[in-house]
Amino acid sequence: MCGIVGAVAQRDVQGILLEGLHRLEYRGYDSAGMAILTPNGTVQRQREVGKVSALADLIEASPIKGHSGIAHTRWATHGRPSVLNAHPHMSGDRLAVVHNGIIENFQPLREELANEGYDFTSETDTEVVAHLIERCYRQTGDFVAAVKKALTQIHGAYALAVMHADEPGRLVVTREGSPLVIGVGIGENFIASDQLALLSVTDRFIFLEEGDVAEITQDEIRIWDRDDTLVERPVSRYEHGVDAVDKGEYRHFMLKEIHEQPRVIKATLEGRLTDSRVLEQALGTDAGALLENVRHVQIVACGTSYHAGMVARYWIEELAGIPCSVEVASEYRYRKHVVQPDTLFLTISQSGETADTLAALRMAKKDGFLAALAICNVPGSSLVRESDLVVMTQAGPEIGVASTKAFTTQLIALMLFTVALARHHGLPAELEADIVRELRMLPGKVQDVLSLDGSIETMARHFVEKSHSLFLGRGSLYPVAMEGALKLKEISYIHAEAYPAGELKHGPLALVDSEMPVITVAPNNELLDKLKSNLQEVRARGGELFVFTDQHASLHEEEGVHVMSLPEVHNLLAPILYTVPLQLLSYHVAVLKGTDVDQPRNLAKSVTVE
Ligand code: HGA
Repeated sequence: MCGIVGAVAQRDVQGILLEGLHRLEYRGYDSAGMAILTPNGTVQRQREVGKVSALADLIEASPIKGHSGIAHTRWATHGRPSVLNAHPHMSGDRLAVVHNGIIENFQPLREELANEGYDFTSETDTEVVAHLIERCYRQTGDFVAAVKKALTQIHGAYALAVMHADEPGRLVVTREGSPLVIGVGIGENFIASDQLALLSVTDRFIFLEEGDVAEITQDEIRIWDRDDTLVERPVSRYEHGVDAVDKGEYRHFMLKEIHEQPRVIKATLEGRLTDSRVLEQALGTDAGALLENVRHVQIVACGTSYHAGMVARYWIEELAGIPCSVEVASEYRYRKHVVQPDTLFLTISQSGETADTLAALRMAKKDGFLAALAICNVPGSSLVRESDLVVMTQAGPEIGVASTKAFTTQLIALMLFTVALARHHGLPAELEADIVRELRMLPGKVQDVLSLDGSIETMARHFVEKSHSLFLGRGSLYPVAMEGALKLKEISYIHAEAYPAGELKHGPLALVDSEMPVITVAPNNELLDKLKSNLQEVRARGGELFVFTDQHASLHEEEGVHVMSLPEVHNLLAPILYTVPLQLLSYHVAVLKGTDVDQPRNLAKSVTVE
């Protein structure tokens, strides 16, 4: 979603802000802008619709000099993408604000402020915040106090950064429901909605807590918590290395991230396995006592993470014999639900800032769950900080909007969790040892699948002219089919649906003809014979089949049937391995169709608004 960058420095900040915006591009946005306080005390603003490079062209034509500034990439929620709606928004010509999130009560505030004579030039909710802070500034004469006072009047989710021409060298920032980090420099400090934006200037970060307000100058960072107490927040170092945000030899971040999977799967396993066991301390020092008491698991997540949760349900019920429910967060959070005693609440999110998942977690904390466990890729994120137990994935920064390595490492983390849980509920030691052995072999097998890239690219050519597609799977491979369909629709814009293969004859078979490619994931497991019958049903209607299978499944290439053989893998781990060719297939279809692979239209990376 949209991004914020800000800087207060001894040097000119324009380049820092622009670089920060470029680094936030992966999040998805529709317009960009920046405001800088110039040495003669005026706020200069530039805004443009479209890519950051368009803003950069504007700025190159008329550069803005100055030592403090704020910048923004917008993903419109209130008002269409346009120059007038792009941030920063201003009150008069002295105060500028950038905002991520939504101000829910903006309408009455807008009417009130307009009646008082404040001039509105945009359709956004954000402009209300600018005028509100300016009004409070006039009342209090104190910049920080003005922001704090304005916050008491707004409801919603936000990260805000504010600058004022009368307060040179000062930014005031706050967060409530949207992420914001402070980058700590030497004689200069920064703010951003994501650490990645600031990696060219610092590797030291302070994560603001919900409700914090901070004042940033070149030499000082002062933070007040929700109760207005001055607090110290820890400074942490970014550990992934800067190259993680570079495409390197790859044409797209998505392809790079697909190819990183052997390494990041290995990293996610590292330090968490003995020869034959999963170390449950990986979940936290007190995890054992808690897992012993778990009687139900409720998983809540969105998008790709939801698919990971769907896979985990098969694992948890099979290995731990514990009932497990999975639900998308945007549904879960808005309905009444019955919490069974001793239920573990499990959330999954790449960014740890997914608005709906976070809201569901906060709601769950009041609902009498046994504890909350998060599977997450971003240390210090809200989800991590607010959960009792955490299993971090080690995917490193994921830049492509379509999630790839985050998904497979989520599955690894979920398998580690499942085994740790199941051990307290009767998992035989031999089966645990088998799983551990297979997990160790998995990075090598994923590497083997990656070597099929060329053949998958050839296969992708069959899809370029198609408008629809159907993905089929059974058992724990059904969520893999769902994830495959999601990847294809996200980046190639081909309509893709996933069905459990057994449902075919209950409706979707009506869609099957020669124009409907049918993709299926069919490892040699106990459901294979059933699946083969479903595939016959497709062939009988002239549907073209694309089958990912293994050599023991006896599925052979023939007219209208394309077969790709993957390495043999333990049934339990098949969902992880069989995800990889579907990622590559979507990637190649999108490249052949010429879409924007890393930043598909209308989508954003970490979905920090509802
Ligand atoms: N509501 C503001 C900011 C939108 C946002 O945070 N998007 O991710 C607007 O529409 O400008």
